[in-house]
Amino acid sequence: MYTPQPSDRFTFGLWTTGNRGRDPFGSEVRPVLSPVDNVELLASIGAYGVNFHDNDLLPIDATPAEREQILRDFEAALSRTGLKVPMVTVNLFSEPVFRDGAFTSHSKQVRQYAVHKAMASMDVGARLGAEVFVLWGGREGSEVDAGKDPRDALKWYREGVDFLCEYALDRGYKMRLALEAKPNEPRGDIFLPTTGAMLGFIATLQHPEMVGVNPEFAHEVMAGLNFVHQVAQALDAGKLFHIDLNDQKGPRFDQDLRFGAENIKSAFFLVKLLEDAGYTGMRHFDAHALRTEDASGVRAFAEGCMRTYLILKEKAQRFHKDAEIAGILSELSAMNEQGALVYSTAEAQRVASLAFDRHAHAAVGLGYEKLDQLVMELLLGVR
Ligand code: GCO
Ligand code: MN
Ligand code: MN
Repeated sequence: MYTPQPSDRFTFGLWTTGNRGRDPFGSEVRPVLSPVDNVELLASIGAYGVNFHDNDLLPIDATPAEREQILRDFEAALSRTGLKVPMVTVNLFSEPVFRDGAFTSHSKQVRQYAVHKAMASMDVGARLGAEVFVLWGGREGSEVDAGKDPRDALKWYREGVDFLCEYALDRGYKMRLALEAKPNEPRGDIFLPTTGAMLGFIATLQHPEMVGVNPEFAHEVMAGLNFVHQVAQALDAGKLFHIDLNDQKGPRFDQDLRFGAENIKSAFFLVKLLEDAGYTGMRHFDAHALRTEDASGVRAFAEGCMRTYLILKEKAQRFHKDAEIAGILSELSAMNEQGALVYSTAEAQRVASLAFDRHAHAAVGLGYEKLDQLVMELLLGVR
């Protein structure tokens, strides 16, 4: 029942199961996992697809002939296993040339190179059937506000994204862009630090209809926000094109923990939200095994992400079937019996002359303590 199937739409990045455990204080602890072996691993545990940054697959200095060979080997592994490539992304953060940003660099030449690199990555994605292109602006930020007017940064950022939308249209790619927010790390402050900020920015683009968001659990927790609410806003705006699932202990460095490892209740309400909303996109895990782990720990990590999602999905079904929970929820929805507030002059006159007993209405409790305890007991397995 908790065994993942391709129809569950679980995906991983090459950089997630291929993560070698390097951190700012220590070197790699696990051997290289080749893209082809990574594909075999993901297929063997029931994933639907694999995503990658351009340079996770194609080394930056590969010759055209080498690129072609790597791509053919990768395509062969995909057709052998049936794994899909639903999303590709681009690394605009590792190379020293991007040390003060890619799309937001002062230098037009650097900005152009960033666009060039993204276009090449979109070409690869289109060849492999990817329908989403994620942009995470890891270096698009600052430590020193004297160095750059943030309005210039936003203007350049917009130019880059607009350029890529036009490119996709020009080439006839069926590809939508998904912008990923993060508040900090590796920069002191990253521009457009939250999903809400990204949604505001998207409205200023030339092709807002082609651009959505890729919210990440850990990133919003780092910003001290409620991830479920951020995702709900993205869904409400019709902009949830992709999602990065993982976990995080509070507002610290990005920990990329196994999905559900830390904040079970938020993970539950997130899964419930996605399932209730009928979200049809990928359930992508942007996380990695702890540095303590070897290859079997990597497998346990990846299986754990999917298994926890499926367990929480089943808990969400139980939530809907639970008579006591339903009783409290129906009392809450009864409060909404008069329906939507819709303006008309007559309605405004009626509202203006309302006689409302605010004390009587304020005296009634909501029952949230009981409701929350029932959810807790459901999650703890005693209901
Ligand atoms: C991070 C980010 C990245 C992006 C990835 C996709 O904190 O490093 O989450 O993992 O998701 O670069 O573009
Ligand atoms: Mn992250
Ligand atoms: Mn991410």
